[in-house]
Amino acid sequence: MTESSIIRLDKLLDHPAVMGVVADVNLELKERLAYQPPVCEMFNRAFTILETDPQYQFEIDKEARRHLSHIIGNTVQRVAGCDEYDEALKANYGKARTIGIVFSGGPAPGGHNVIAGLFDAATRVNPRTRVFGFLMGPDGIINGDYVELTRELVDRYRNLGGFTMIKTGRTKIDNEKKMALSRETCKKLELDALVVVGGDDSNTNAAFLAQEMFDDGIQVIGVPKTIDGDIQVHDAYGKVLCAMSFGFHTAARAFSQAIANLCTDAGSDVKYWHVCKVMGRVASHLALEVALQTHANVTLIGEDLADYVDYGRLEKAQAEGTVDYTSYGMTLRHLSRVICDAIMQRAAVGKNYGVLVVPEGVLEFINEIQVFIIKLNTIIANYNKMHDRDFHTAFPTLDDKLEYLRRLVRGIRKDVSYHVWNARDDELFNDVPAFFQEGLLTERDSHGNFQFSQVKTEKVLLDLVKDYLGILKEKGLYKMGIEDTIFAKTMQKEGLDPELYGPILFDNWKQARYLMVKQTIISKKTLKSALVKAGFLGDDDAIPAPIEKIFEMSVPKFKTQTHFYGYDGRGSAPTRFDCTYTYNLGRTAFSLIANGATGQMAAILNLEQDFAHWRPIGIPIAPLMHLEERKSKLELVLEKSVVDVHSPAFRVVKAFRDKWLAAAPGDDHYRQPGPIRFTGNSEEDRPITLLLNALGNHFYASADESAG
Ligand code: FBP
Repeated sequence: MTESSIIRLDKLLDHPAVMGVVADVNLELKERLAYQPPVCEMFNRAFTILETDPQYQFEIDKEARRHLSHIIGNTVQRVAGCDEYDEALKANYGKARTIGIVFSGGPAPGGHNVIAGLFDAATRVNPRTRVFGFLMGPDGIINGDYVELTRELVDRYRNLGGFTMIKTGRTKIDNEKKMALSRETCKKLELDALVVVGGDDSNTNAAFLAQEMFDDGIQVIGVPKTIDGDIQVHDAYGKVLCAMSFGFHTAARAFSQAIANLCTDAGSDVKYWHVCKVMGRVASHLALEVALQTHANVTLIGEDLADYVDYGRLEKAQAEGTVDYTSYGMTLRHLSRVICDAIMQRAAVGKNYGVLVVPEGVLEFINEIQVFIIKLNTIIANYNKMHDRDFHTAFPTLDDKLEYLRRLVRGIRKDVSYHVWNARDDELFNDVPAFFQEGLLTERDSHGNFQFSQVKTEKVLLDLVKDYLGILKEKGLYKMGIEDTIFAKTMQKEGLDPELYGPILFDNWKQARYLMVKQTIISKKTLKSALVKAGFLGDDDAIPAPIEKIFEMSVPKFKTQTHFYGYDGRGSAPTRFDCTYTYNLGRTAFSLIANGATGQMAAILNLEQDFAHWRPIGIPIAPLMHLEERKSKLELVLEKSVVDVHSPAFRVVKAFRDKWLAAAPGDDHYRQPGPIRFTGNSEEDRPITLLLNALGNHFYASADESAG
């Protein structure tokens, strides 16, 4: 290209094609911003009212009764529509309000639509109502940092992912000072109501704020969010109140699309095992949904592993008249064996590739790791309580931390009792690889939670898997199966008779399509001695080339690629399901506020059904709270909901495990859920786990009905 033929930069930048691609706005964005999610029928009426639904019962913790006296008597409330309201109520319902909203915890797709739903409902009822967004999560309430949400601002974020409009943070309002500062901010702003959009810990915060500000007349409403899907609320009899938190569907769909693409890649170049860690701090709901969406070859479910019983070990101990308690629950070593077994089974049918899905929180369900986490949590929390500097500032490097632990054992430091960290713990901990020791000692988040996303779970498992596969290889058990036709062709090409050599080389000659080289043949040396012993080769003869080739084909090369799916899916643009769900949650939050509720969580019943059947409700938060150990003291919190191994969704995945492992000749059974599509038809319109678990509800319901 000559200099004179190069287009001038100013002309290039002015070209419509260039201007189109460098603009921050594209068609997808325009469509998203313009989309108006449908609203539940009652939100189109002139007013909404709340009707108590007496069918839901709770077992109330006595500590919750003591600490949350103003809101403990709350009940489940259904939002209904009405066109006539008496004058006094009408005036109250329609008054100009000041409402604050805050995001708390990790982002979840759909959060902006909670704001949009709240804003639209509030300003529809009274255009003079003002909505303020607290910045950077609960810190914004504590420090009085907020921004007024105008229509122009809200419109810029409709149907978009993330929490970018007002950001988020993980600070917990967990002491008197923070509580007093928060209350001061709300009073100064003359808030009528505060909406807290967050997970289990944040809704716990919402309940305490509701209690604290009850006498100030400031209502507090929670909105359950988390991609982890671990806020699933039931009453004491198992009746579903909140089947799924928002953001779960989008994150699961984003992870599934990427993982399904890896399945396609794995099945194409047939040389890698893709190890995919997927988010979910503790519960494996996301991994379960990914399994259903993609049919990846192996998906670990933490809750299932915790349920594991080693019956062989148990029986052996019983025969010796003892009980082996280590038979209950999965150990790290055993888990690596389970993974190796799957890899070996696929290798035996010539598949030296696959996709393994590992939930981020899987280690939480492994006995020995759980013990380390609990012990180290206690040590760190104790240290922080007793000293001015926190544990991580006092001991910045891994060596410093290990030295501190050693000093505890030697009794030089007496910050915790010998029972918490003794010589045996120290010895076992020293066997853990350094990077994992570091992971286990990472800083806890502000709620005292162990930060699994900071730990290279997949590396811990893969190191063990690689070690064990090496042992299995040496024992002659881990081999690639050779298809009989390939064996025959390779031999015949060089004029060798496969029928003659087959019985010498393979353990399962004529018994299966995929032939397994004899267990005793683990090297060229052992291969040669087998041929010499059979009289096909003299001591000084070389191994015939085709036989050497077959042997080489039988030696597996375990190559892996690791991936982490978390922050990417969490920042994804919401699915239509999450857009509609969250917009209606925002509308629900406003109905709760306008009808005077406080200490309630906005939710929607029948999410698994057609939109026409969705029913907005308010769930009382206080009756759901129970005592749990946090930062080594008992605290009232909302319970996290982990995968129920008796749920239909889990049982379906379990029933299809062998099929999706596809350790048989023939194709894999991968499923392509496709990308998140905002326009056009998409069958992937709601979480599969939601649909399957609802089948269980219907069965229970019909069983109840027939019993009744
Ligand atoms: P929330 O429970 O606050 O919604 O956050 C969930 C989550 O995305 C987990 O899946 C993950 O373990 C964690 O947040 C990561 O936290 P961080 O954003 O602080 O790294």
